[in-house]
Amino acid sequence: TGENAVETVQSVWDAESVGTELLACEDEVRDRTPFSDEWPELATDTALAYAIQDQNLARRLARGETLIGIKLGVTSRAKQAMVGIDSPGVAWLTDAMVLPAGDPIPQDKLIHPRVEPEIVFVMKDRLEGPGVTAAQAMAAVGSVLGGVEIIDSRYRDFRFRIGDVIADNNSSGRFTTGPVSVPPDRINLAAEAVLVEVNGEIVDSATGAAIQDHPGEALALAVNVLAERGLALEPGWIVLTGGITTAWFAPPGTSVGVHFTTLGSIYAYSD
Ligand code: 0L1
Ligand code: MG
Repeated sequence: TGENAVETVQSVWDAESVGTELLACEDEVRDRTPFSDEWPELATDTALAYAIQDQNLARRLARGETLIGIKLGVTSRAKQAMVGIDSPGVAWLTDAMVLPAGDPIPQDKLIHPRVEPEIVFVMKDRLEGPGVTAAQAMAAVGSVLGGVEIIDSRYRDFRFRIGDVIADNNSSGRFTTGPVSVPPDRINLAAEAVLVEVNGEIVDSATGAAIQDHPGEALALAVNVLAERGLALEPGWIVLTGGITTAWFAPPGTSVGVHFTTLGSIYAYSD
């Protein structure tokens, strides 16, 4: 009947098929339009989006990847303005996302990589929400490093709504951590400054205060969001606290330097 025909059109996508398509886009290095164009429910239903993200984590683990931490997304105003979304989210990091320092950005495996500076935590203790404060969160951190995240959206032109991007593991691609590791009580993270250099030109700068006034606030936010799904941060896990500045395109031939005042310099480049 006509009614059934409408029903068929509306149910083209479900959590399972969206997850499958996102991993296929990643593996085949191709982009697509956001699912929320065809499945409006996904635009704002973050519980549904996290279910898709978790299902794809299970698929990554089943194919041999190891869970090594989490990343926050959209924690700075610069990133919020870039993507038109104002609530931060969390996503998973696996060992397959590590780009060893000095290795080139793997352009053949990424769709349209962009780079952004990050403040990175390595957890010392297990940390579980809800109700965790920034001070409690920082007490569970073992060390702080600088980092560069190479994000890559599976959505054409990085156009997505909040549910699309959470389902897509918050545009995860690769990340590199820096050469300096300091205990959290030996660094003023709100004042820690970073310069972003693209092809020899300084294009951006910010301080750690751009991350929710202090990256510890972002860490607290992450564990409190994870607690809604009964999840916690484990000792040894890495936490990327979110792009401090906007993300800069890094097509073939780009050299990027991210220079922190205390946490050292990190380079990302490709031929
Ligand atoms: O594509 C994006 O920019 C969304 C992920 C945000 C990552 C971040 O803010 O660190
Ligand atoms: Mg990031």
